[in-house]
Amino acid sequence: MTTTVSISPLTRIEGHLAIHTASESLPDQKGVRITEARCEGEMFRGFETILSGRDPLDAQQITQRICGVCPISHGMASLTAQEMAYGVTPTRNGRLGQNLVFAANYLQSHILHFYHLAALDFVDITAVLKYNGNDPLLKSLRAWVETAVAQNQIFAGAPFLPRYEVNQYIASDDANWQLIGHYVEALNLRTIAHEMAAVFGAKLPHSTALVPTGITGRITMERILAYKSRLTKLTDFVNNVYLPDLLTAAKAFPNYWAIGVSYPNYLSFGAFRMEEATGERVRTFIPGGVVINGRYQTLDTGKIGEYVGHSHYSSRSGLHPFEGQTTPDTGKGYSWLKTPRYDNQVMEVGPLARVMAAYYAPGGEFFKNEVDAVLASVNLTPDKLNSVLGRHLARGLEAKWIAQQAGRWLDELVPGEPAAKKFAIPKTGRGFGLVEAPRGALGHWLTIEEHKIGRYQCIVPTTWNCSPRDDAGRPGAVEKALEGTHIADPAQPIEAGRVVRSFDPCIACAVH
Ligand code: NFE
Repeated sequence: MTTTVSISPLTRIEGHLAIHTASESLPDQKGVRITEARCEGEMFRGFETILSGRDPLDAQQITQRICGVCPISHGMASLTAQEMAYGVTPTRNGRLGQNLVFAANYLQSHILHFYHLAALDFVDITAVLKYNGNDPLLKSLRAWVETAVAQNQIFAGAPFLPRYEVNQYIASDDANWQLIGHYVEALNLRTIAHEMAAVFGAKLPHSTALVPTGITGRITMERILAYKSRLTKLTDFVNNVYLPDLLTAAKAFPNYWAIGVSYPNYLSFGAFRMEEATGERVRTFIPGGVVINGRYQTLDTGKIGEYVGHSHYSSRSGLHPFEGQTTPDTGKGYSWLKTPRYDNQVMEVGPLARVMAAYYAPGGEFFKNEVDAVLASVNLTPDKLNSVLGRHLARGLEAKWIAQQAGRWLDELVPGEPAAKKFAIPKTGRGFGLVEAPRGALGHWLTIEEHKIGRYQCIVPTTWNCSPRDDAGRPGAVEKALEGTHIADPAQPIEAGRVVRSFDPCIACAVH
């Protein structure tokens, strides 16, 4: 028998996503198994349309408003597209300053995802009601939940309750208390990450300091030290709290190394510029590339196309982003996301894709050694990273690498040297900016006509991952990862939530 299991809306992600599945019943009332899944992005925004006809310099400000979680990624994609269109490159201080703002936003986003979005799929938050120790944070949290529940408020205990009441959370009170304490501590660490980004980015979430060729403001020793003191706290948290907590969750749910398996296809544009240049061949700290079935290829952006066969758009299907169109049409499709494909293949993007590309890339030995070491500690081979736990582990590992590298970029800054250059907006031009946002490969493509923006197209990480079916009927990466998932209780499909959240979707970005 076929059952429909739906999660609508799927909470603890960014934006509005509905998951609808067809599932087959399993014998002996052992629940259901998902046979087919649909990701539905439920809103239209229209940033690409808004940008047409505006001053190109507005783009890195306007596109940052696509999202409050990853604004720096959009600012960086926009300003690097402009650098290409204007024929300019950053100063050394400018590139380093941009990397430092971006690194801080990455750390904020990864800590947010693990503790505040995904962890409550694994941690028993109600264990706080049994807390009998002396930690002031946990005591005050217990008092707060108790009061809310006693007063029988609507949504008592929100944002923690209601939740799926299943017998599938971490059993140990001590482990739950520790993770709940870190949940609260992580809120402070995110504040520190935002302060750190604001040191060179002027403000967060939407930085006013990002410009083509660098950042506004001076590089001073005072700023370097202000960033460094905060980075020390974040590095300590990532290495001594976040990564050990990830492994605690992984040990408690070992079956999630085999759940949430998607296509073995990964795309990464490469993260953080290591030279003063733009384009698809720029050397990056985390090397990019394409991995299909374990085989590495260099990136060719000419192979990217956006399809709309199952999307609410009547634009032409399969267009390269330089030719892209955004023509809404509610009469067709099942999602407001378009369907990006690389060489007509479905690709996963994000931390796992970055780790896989770096693992197989020429020059990626540091990353390969790091990944092999952690996999050896849990007795697994790299193919097991294509899973719920693999995506979480990849995110944690790169948080460690980025925190470490940010310290080196700080040391390379030269106080007093320029952090940006003069440039002029040409009458006509075109350019694209490729970055790795925390959630994956992000590209902005723009043309300039009469000194104004002609076309503007964004292809965004979650658009790759949560895309609907393509014109050939192949499910998107998240849709594929859901297939085969066993749901013990169709009324409380926590297992499907864990699969989708491992991708850290942001539908606000995806529909832009
Ligand atoms: Ni709105 Fe974003 C990131 C981008 S995801 S969070 O990371 O770009 O699609």
